[in-house]
Amino acid sequence: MPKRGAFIVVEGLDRSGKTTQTSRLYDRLSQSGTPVKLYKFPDRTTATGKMIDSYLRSQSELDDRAIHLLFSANRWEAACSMIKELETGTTIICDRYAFSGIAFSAAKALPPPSSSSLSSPDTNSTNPSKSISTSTLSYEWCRAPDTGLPAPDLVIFLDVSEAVAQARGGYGQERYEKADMQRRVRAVFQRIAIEFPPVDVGRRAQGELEGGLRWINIDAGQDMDKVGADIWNCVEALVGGVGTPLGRLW
Ligand code: T5A
Ligand code: NA
Repeated sequence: MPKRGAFIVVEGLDRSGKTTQTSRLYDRLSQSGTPVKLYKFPDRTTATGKMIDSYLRSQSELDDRAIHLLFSANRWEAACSMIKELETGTTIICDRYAFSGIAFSAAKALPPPSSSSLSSPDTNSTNPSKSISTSTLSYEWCRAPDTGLPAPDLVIFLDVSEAVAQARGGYGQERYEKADMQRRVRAVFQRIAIEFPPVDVGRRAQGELEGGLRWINIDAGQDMDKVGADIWNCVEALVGGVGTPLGRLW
């Protein structure tokens, strides 16, 4: 049976270098002759993507649950093509995926991180319904809509400190690009990571990576080339394709 393409997701906090590294990885795989496609979520070009874009730029307000479901729908719109591409041998690299979906929505309902003197989650809200609506954004609720999406073989989490993100020009102007929100998001990503078996950067045997979703943290505070080398170290074993069937979340 011919091998299917590998499915590699790059996740991380804002300014961790996801877009930089996914495009470098795409170039490297293309140059090596691997059929490869790059996805980025949210895909702001589709109908759902336009609503998401408007929300992120604070040009519209939506209930927390409505925006959560739109982010998930934005992935479901692409799922059928992704599955076809993977099954016909194309490797997919994805800049954010369902893990961001959980992390950013569940973060809204978290209490303020104890290590700082942050304001309460609802203080800065411009959504009048938010103070009563966040209580249902549980981790489990946030996870549910993505159930059944194609599961990546590998999630590469680019880990970057607040100080490093700040040194990269700070967070931008979009809705979630604020230090207190980013701290909450980090906490949810840590919660997600413990669900999956970790991989050591140095362990590249293919059998090691096949047979279920693996999670790897990479120090994204290093220079771009070093981060790229660490990523390649993990991905290289998957370059020839994957022999096990494509999994589904979760
Ligand atoms: N979201 C997303 C949800 O709430 N739910 C969901 O389901 C999903 C999918 C938009 C928002 O949507 C939320 C999360 C987000 O808040 P986005 O469009 O992916 O998500 O956000 P972007 O603004 O495009 O991306 P980020 O701000 O997160 O940046 P990246 O892609 O992590 O970083 P990148 O590569 O653009 O680099 C940032 C800067 O740092 C430099 C780069 O040159 C650039 O200037 N840089 C480095 N500098 C030094 N050393 C390095 N190693 C560097 N790597 C990059
Ligand atoms: Na961003």
